[in-house]
Amino acid sequence: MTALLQVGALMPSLEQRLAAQYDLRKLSAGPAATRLLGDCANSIEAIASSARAPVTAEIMDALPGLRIIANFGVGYDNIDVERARARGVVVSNTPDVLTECVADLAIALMIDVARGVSAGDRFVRAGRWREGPRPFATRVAGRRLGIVGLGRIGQAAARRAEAFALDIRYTGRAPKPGVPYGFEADLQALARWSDFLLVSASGGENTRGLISAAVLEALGPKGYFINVARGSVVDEPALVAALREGHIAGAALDVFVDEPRVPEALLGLDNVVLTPHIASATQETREAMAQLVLDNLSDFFATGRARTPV
Ligand code: 8YV
Repeated sequence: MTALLQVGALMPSLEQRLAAQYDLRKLSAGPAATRLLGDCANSIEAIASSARAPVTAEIMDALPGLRIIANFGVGYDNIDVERARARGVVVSNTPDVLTECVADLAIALMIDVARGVSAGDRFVRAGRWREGPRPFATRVAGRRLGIVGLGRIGQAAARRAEAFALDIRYTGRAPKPGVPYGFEADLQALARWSDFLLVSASGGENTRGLISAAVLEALGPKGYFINVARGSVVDEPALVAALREGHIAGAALDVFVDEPRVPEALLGLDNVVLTPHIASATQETREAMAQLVLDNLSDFFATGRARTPV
């Protein structure tokens, strides 16, 4: 049986299926735990990981026989991919199967923060409706949506936004051939143009702090910020300050820098929608992601090629 190391928590049904097919070992207490693996470290050929658990160079280097890292998630900023490449270790992720669900949540968050769905729910539950109506919200239909990172998820969000007659522009490393939306090379210019600025770019060093104080300033006091990517893409203290000081109108956030910790200052703000990193968390999508992790591993061990390598 091939030895596989699980790094961090995985959904229980995936863990069970991995345990049935592999000699499953677990590493749940950080890199120092690799030492506890002792002799069995030499036999491990695969890692299964998820966005929540770092797969560092230190972990990889403790596993001389490592051949593949199968990540549960489309994002793989938790993995030191450069080190994996240098070692000849294949890395796979779970693209496509989660695209539609993540895009659904992006649109849900945009409408929620603009129309005050969650805030209205709090208002009703608190018995405040009897004291009078809530202030008017902000119209969504026909407004301007700027998308930062028009990959699969960004494009799926854009397709949905077209149904709301939103005017769509985007930024990224380069214009995408064949898409019907305008490209704006300059992020600040895109933010200035946008009523809603949605981030669907990958995490990692290339995008760290991309949404800076200056970008939020450009989005302006009538602009809303939506993030379904990674907390690291935004300068979080700058975002908190922009919200507190009214430099932007509101934010809807599914991701944070230090999950599951959310900046205390956000909890009391009524113009902020907060969800616990649930964009891909539907039964259907999580099962499809788990299956793709298993398929990547079995394809790799049968043919030498993962199904969806990064
Ligand atoms: C996580 C995600 O993988 O796919 C991604 O990149 O962020 C999510 O789907 C999921 O929360 C597991 O940690």
